Amino acid sequence: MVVASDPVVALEAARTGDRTALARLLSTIERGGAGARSIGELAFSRAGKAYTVGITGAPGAGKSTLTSAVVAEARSTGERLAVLAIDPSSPFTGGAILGDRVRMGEHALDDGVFIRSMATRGHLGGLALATPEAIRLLDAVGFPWVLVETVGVGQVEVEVAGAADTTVVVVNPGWGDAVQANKAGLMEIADVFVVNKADRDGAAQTSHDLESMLDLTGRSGDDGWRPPVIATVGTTGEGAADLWQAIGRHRAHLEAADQLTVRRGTRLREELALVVQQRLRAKAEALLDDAGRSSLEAEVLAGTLDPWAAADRILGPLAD
Ligand SMILES: Nc1nc2c(ncn2[C@@H]2O[C@H](COP(=O)(O)OP(=O)(O)O)[C@@H](O)[C@H]2O)c(=O)[nH]1
Ligand SMILES: [Mg+2]
Repeated sequence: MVVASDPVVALEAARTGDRTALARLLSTIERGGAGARSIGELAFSRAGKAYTVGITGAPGAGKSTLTSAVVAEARSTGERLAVLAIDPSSPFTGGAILGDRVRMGEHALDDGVFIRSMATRGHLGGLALATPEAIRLLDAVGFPWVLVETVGVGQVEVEVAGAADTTVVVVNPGWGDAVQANKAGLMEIADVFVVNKADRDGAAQTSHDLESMLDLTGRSGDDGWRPPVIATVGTTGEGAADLWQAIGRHRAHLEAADQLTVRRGTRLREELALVVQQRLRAKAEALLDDAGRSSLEAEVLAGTLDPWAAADRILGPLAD
């Protein structure tokens, strides 16, 4: 084990299999700030080979259980994978982290699998910016597959889930679930649908509902890809092989149609825009703090300066 604060040394250690070094690097990315920056820069220059799979859906849909089953399936064909479980819950409770550790525990001793829960404490831009950086790190240290589990509720989470090469949307039997998924915007981002908990009543009906919704929502396959609907039982691993194959088919489709490069380009453009927006927002907050101290704010409150004129003075050269 290498104890190194030098990111180059730590990255090299992680690349040669030092898991403690990798875990530390991820923690630094999670915290954000200058430490995250230097790792992010290094990782960016070394990344670009990994294929990313997003697995999303409502809490309790069985994402972690299913991810574990998919990992087992992929391992049986010799693939090496990293799993990033994004934890939107409070960074202080760690409840979801424990849950995922328990569910993915069967892979704990497997050198070909690295599993990590990630909260996004202090990182500027939170989840949306910390996740691609963490993915690039796992890519840079040599994992050819990165699976990302996210909760598919809330706009940011759905965006993060959709920022994968292949996005798998997990629902459960019951009409409500398919409708919920549609409302949450998951219909548009799904490349593969999974009806997990297919051991329960109504799985066939839910698959049928999803197919009907695909017919109605412009995802009917005109672009050469119609999201398949796959039934799984996460707890037994039933259907996990089908799912892994569907992911492979989608990958082959993207690569054959040269859409993978396009997709990744779109994602990088979005990330760049978000970084600029987040940094401007942080800058704006700092300027507003200064304005408060410099009594510009007080002038507005006293009615002697209108908000737009005050904003001009606060923004200075940024105002134009
Ligand atoms: N009956 C049944 N239960 C499942 C299945 N998959 C997962 N579960 C259970 O559903 C619960 C939530 O699973 P989990 O993987 O933590 O869901 P997540 O929040 O989406 O990650 C757990 O108690 C699992 O054992 C399944 O296919 N059938
Ligand atoms: Mg989970």
